[in-house]
Amino acid sequence: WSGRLQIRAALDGQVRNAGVSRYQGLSNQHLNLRDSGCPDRGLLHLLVETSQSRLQVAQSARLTLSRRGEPLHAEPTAMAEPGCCAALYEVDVAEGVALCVEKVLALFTSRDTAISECALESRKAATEAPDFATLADSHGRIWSHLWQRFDLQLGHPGREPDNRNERILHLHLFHVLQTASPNTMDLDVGIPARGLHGEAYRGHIFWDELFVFPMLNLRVPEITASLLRYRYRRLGEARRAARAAGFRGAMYPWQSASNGREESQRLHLNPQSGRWIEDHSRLQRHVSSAIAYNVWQYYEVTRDLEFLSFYGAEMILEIARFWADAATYNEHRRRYDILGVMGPDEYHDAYPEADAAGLNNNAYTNVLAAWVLCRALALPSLLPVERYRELRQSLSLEPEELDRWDTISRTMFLPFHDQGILSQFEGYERLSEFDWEGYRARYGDIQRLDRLLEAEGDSPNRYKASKQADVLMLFYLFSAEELEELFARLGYAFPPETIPRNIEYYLQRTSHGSTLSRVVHAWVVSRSDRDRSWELFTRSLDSDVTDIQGGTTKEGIHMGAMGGTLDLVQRCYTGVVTRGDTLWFNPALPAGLSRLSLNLRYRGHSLGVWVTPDTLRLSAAPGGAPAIRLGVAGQVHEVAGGETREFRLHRRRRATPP
Ligand code: IFM
Repeated sequence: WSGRLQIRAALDGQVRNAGVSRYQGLSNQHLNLRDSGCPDRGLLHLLVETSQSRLQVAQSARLTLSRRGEPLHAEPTAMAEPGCCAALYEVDVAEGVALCVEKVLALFTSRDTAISECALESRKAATEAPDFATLADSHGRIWSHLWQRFDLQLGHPGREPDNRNERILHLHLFHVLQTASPNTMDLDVGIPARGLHGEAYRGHIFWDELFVFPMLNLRVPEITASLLRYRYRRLGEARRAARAAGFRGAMYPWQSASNGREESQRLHLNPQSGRWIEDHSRLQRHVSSAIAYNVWQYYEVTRDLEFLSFYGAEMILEIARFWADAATYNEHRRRYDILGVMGPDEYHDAYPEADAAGLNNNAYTNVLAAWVLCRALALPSLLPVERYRELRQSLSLEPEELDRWDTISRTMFLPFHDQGILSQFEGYERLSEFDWEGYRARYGDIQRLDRLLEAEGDSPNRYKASKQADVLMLFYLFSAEELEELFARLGYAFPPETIPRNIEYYLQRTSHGSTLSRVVHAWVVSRSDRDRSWELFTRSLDSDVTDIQGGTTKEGIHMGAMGGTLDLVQRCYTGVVTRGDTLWFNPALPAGLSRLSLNLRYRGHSLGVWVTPDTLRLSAAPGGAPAIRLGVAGQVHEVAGGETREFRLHRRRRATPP
């Protein structure tokens, strides 16, 4: 075709958040137009401001036209459109002769660092930017650098080159890195539950980083440090929340956004019944412990004492103080209780027939609280004396308070039933068994049992039915040895043999209504039932690519499941544990894997890891960092840069990592 072609180029300042149909009735326009220029010295400009927080976002776009590599001059006409700046180009085109239209855009916000004013910076950048080919080239180079650091490769027995799982993991990696990467290190950002890819939960931040940080820790730990500083900056707000609830210390919010205050909804819609339901999820106080756990994990991997001194320790101390204040002494059992909370399982928020929300002595919450207190008590032996003194003085920490922490860390109450089953919360054993078969037969997909039951006028609070791992989170976060130590300190016998019984018990009573659930279950059965682990892992891989929750992926990807599946390959199936200045390996490939390889970063070393069912090969790239300690089958080996070690693996493996 030959003729006159019109090209309309625009910058749209009227973008609405309309991606989640459930939110259609809520306010969805958050931008006010401040300035637009159409076109000015070859550029389109748009400056908008967010309506409440008044952040400015500036965009400038440069449009160039060319034919056969020669620039084509066309004078654009400005188009007046509300909230938008647009330009119309008219060009004569001839059949068979390609017209190349290139739009290069620069975006700055008023929160960017090292800028003067964001509109000015965006104009400058769009004017000076090289052409598309050069930009694409540098973009590709940066991705290839990221890929070298983060890549992992899988082999499948007898099915090579079927690499579907590997491709999905690569997709997960891509999404994780879109959200957190060296590009975000200087920004004040955290890990939103749905990444930056959809509008569900309105970008809020929950505890999901717990599933993403471990993978980042062993690849580019600087990213985790910057994400933890995001939490540190919101410590003041967490202190305020604790104070408002009548406690000392820091109580981090279940859902938060820009300034770190609690943003959890008070009502949520059950699309199944069309009813608005009271939402008590803010009672998931365990989120604070997850932050302390993340600080500790980062420290274990990096030994970054400066970070611990200046940021991490204060968070741990304040969270410990909160738990010690929230715990109440129970005269009758002579132990401490934590009352009126919710665990990670969101199906249970109250006792059946109770007027008030909240459950008592959620086992996961209580164990984590005791663990945080232990970590806080260990800080004096780690921090430089003067830094600990500064912290003690600025937080007014008195010896009596520390004594109380010690006591609580030894006498926190844990509920049990059925000889050795750790109860999800006190009174769990009195709930009714749920008719899993009947409901599956009636509804097919019962992942969102809470919605089905509410629509029937019933409630999951009445049943031994969980949405996601709760007690089992303990076996996900801690090794059997760590748990044994913790339980012994608390004065409870919890021999490792009881772990498989607990796993089986709760696995049978879980609907996996959260995409986080299968990640945790795949992990906890990885040593005892390799087929099941593989099945749960591959189902987790499907979370977003096949949208297993039937419509949630279009509202945003599930960041925790994506990070968690990557971490299953990285740490669980390799048996990687960072403890006692040693990086331990105890590989146990699941049924569906014949080989895996990945690169880890540990204490200044880049470490190539290759695993087959019989062999583990570890290769430290040349570099100047001091030798590291690598542990395999109970033996510790000093390895320096440039060295490779190979180990024969015995097919019958120990039940737990060393
Ligand atoms: O944080 C999770 C929670 O555990 C289950 N519901 C969704 C939240 C956000 O991903």
